[in-house]
Amino acid sequence: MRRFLIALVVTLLATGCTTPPAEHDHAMAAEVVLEEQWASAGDGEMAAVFGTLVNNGHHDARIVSGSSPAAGRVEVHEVAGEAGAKTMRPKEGGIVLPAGGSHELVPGGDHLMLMDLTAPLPVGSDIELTVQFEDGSTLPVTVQVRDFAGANEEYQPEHNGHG
Ligand SMILES: [Cu+2]
Repeated sequence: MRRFLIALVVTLLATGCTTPPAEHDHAMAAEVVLEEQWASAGDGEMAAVFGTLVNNGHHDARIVSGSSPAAGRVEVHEVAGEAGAKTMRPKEGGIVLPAGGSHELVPGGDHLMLMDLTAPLPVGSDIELTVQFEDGSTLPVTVQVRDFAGANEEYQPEHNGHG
């Protein structure tokens, strides 16, 4: 009888251990989703990625970079300047998603930029994008390319004040 009880307890413990301790997973990417994402068809050299970033976690998350087989590199961009003379440039410090908050990636605002496209992006095609967080964790997303004329911001690679 005692041997049976021990076996039963061991079985219950083993079953209980199959539930992962979610509260111990603090990887930034694990708590963030990109919703309604899409990419501009662009001019064949660059394409912007838009959507809504949602942080469902209890910690701030910071997006610092990204990568994609469709691009030579991926940058986090912001748009600055007056209407008619807008400039997009790398966003210093990346994008911070407050705990429980969200951040819109929109034309004329923050976005992820696919740089040095390996090939033109046909409208309707899907591209794979990996979003890179400050802690090294990554969020893979699939982004559909849509026809979009663009806000025509000039690209300013460096922070050299306001031109
Ligand atoms: Cu850009």
